[in-house]
Amino acid sequence: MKIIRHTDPGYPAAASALNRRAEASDSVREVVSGVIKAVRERGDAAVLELVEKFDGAKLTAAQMRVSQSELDAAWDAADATLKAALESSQRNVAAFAKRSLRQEWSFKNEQGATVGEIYHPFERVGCYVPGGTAPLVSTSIMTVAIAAAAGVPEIVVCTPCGRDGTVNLGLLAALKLAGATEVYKIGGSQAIAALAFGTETIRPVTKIFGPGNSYVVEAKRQAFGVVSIDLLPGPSEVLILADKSGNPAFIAADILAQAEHGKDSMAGFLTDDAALLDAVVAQVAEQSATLSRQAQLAPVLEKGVFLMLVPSLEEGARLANDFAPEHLTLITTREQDILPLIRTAGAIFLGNYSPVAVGDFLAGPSHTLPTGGSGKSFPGITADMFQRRTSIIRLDRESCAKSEPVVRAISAVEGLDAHARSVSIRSV
Ligand code: HSO
Ligand code: ZN
Repeated sequence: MKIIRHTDPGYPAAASALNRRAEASDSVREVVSGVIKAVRERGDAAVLELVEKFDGAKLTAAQMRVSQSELDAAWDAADATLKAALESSQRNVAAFAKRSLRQEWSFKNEQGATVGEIYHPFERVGCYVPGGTAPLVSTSIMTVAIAAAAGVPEIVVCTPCGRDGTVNLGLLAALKLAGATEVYKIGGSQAIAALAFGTETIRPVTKIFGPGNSYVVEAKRQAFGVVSIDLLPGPSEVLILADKSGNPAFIAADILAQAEHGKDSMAGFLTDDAALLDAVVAQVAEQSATLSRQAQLAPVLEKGVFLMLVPSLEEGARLANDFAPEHLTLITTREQDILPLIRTAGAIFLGNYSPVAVGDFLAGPSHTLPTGGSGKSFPGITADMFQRRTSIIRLDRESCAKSEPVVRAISAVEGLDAHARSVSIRSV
């Protein structure tokens, strides 16, 4: 853990280092462009080779797809407690999603034309659900269930399989409940390439959602334009900003919950209270010893956790905006002053009793949120990202005539007389 106090000589440099931007390394870019080229040129054959190379699983094209009966069996095999938990999460997420869907609207402009917007769900979307050291069952709900709530008819999921070619049964159960219509056992940038460009087995989608490792994120970036994407969500992170009202045991528990995501995860703690900083350090040491995922925790505790004593919460809020954390936890008696200052967090958790893990698993908003500083440019997944928006314009004779002088004036400057005539011809 790095501990920095505003009285330390290294503080200004440490504070400005928090100002980050999400960028891929050259080596990741190169690997991913090779993968995309291979999948575009050789389809299924390339995907199968890459699955063998990166995930160690030898599959045939027919084995890539998880059948409907396997999905049904996974749901049936889930125990009652897991089923009830997934259903509770799914209900919260669907209810939240319904509220953020856009409704069509229209109004009359200055000339009396009726203008408005209509929305339709995308026909076919792809959702990537990462594998890695933990089967992220909740990510199925936090992507697929939102697509389903938005009315998307075809929801295609790619998720990596283990060396034995299987996918965690709890994950398949969650995908079934959430409403996945096609599931493929492929992961990594080859999955994104297959979703974007299609193969003999996988028909292409028009928009790709979901988190992933740096290769998945880069593949989404490179596929952008052919498909649209949600955002660029990578390794999980939290920044906690607290005054002396923060509970050190709770704060340490949230830091460790983040750190157990392992590789490249980050957790930061900013406070204006020196005693709280010391108490959190002690709590992290005490609690971490009792947790199971030591292999994931150790490298993050060493490199990815930082604690800073800041001169004020206002300065903490400024640093938080520079860092643009995926999750920001704010614990202060001055919430009405500090909350309005936070502008770049993916999600904000308020008070001592709002653990990030509840947002991860069931609160309602998607846990798929911008990471790596990309919160400056992107929000997290919302239901309206699954809707295509089209504008509607209707004029009658009168509003057309009233529009004519404006068209004439602008056409004259643009030198486009056919534009002008197409309106004047209707206005006599
Ligand atoms: N914290 C992750 C989500 C997650 N946590 C899934 C546990 N499972 C990204 O927000
Ligand atoms: Zn998490």
